Amino acid sequence: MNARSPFFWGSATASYQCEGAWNEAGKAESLWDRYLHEAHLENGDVASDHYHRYREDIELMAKGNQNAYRFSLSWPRIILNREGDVNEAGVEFYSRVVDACLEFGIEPYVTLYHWDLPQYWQDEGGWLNPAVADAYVRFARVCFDRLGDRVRYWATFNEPKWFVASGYLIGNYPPGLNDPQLAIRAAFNVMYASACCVQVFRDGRFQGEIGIVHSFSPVDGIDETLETRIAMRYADNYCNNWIMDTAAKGEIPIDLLADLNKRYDLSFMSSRQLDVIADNTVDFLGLNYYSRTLVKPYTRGETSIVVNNTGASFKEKPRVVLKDWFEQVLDDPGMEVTAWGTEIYPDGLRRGLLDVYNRYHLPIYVTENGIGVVEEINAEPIDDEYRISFMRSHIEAIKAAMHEGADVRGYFAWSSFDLYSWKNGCEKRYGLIGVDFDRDLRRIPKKSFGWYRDFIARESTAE
Ligand code: BGP
Repeated sequence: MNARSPFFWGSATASYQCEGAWNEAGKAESLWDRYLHEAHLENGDVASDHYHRYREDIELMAKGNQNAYRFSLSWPRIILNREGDVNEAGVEFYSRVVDACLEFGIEPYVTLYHWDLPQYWQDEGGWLNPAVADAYVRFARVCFDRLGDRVRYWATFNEPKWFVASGYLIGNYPPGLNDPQLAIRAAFNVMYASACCVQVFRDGRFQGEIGIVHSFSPVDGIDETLETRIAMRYADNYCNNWIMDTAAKGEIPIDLLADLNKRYDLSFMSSRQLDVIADNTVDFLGLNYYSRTLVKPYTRGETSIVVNNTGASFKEKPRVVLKDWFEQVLDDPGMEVTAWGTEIYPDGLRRGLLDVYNRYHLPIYVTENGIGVVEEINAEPIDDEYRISFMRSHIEAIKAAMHEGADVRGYFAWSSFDLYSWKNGCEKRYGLIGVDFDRDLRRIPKKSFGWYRDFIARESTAE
């Protein structure tokens, strides 16, 4: 067992969103490379150029008193083809990143999959194909073998809910499908792959802990009626429980299975796979928190999910309707929202952390939390008081939850520095450090970076 680590005060990124170098040093194409190139949309070809500037970036984190860095590994940078040949240059890159973290006193906190599936596996059906789950596990094994002597925290997947719903149900992310039957199949293959990955980690007796990162959105109802409570349960199953129950308890919620079984074919789930899921639960839960989900009972209409990908210029009215299940309330008059319509609601994090802890009794890390804003990169430091206020209120919510008994062990601001935001491009900035995308990719600290640095220093002396 590891000695208990200190509380992690860190920040997070993801490979596709920050590395750039999309075709350098043997890296294979990812499905995001293909999708954004074909659609002629802004892409992550260069992004923040972290591939070449990782050392400067990690040094800045250390200067900011951060003691952990959450980043992901690009599968197509590490594995060249369907045969599983390893790209040594890719492994060496991540090995250097891990070494730089350790040199600067930063715990590497590694996500194995943050959405950049190799295109050569998308060509074979992506997450609809069970062979992709097997290939993912072989990729994970390479990562454990090559980096496991120095990495102690692993997450199997980043946000299965988000990438499966977006890619297979809503269709606004690659592979651009909107078919509930296919979404269920992809969801199951991902959760099965996650359990297999945990099994390989345990069988290999690798050091450290393995968890999963979930896009956590605690569910509230507009009132206390029975109808609303039923809608809340549907929404909780849709938003949260199929990931957290499955990963942490080894059980897909039985009422969800019963509901789905009425309309869809679930015969592809084998009892052998369900046993693997039951036997290989995670050590911790990583929760990415941006907002809650406020719901009311379903009234009418087909399943329809329209989300804002362009900020203030978004013309369509966002809506989330899951036929027969629930409707999401996105425009309650009391809501304080960002330009992308995301509600700012720190108390959801306090209550949500307590609820998750009481349900699963596992350690929790807040693996992402932040606010996306259009910002001018014109002064040093960049004035982002709203980000300070956002972080302060959410950290207070975490502390309140811990005070009330939740076992929270870390906080990672999203994001370490400005990077590419899926479909929104680089205009939607989340970073503690600004990146001058229009000129030389220079790093320019924001006020929030200094605030976080001083906050961490005060916390460390208080410990
Ligand atoms: C999470 C993802 C991150 C990040 C963040 C902000 O769902 O894990 O990768 O992008 O959301 O989302 P967006 O960039 O779409 O605003």
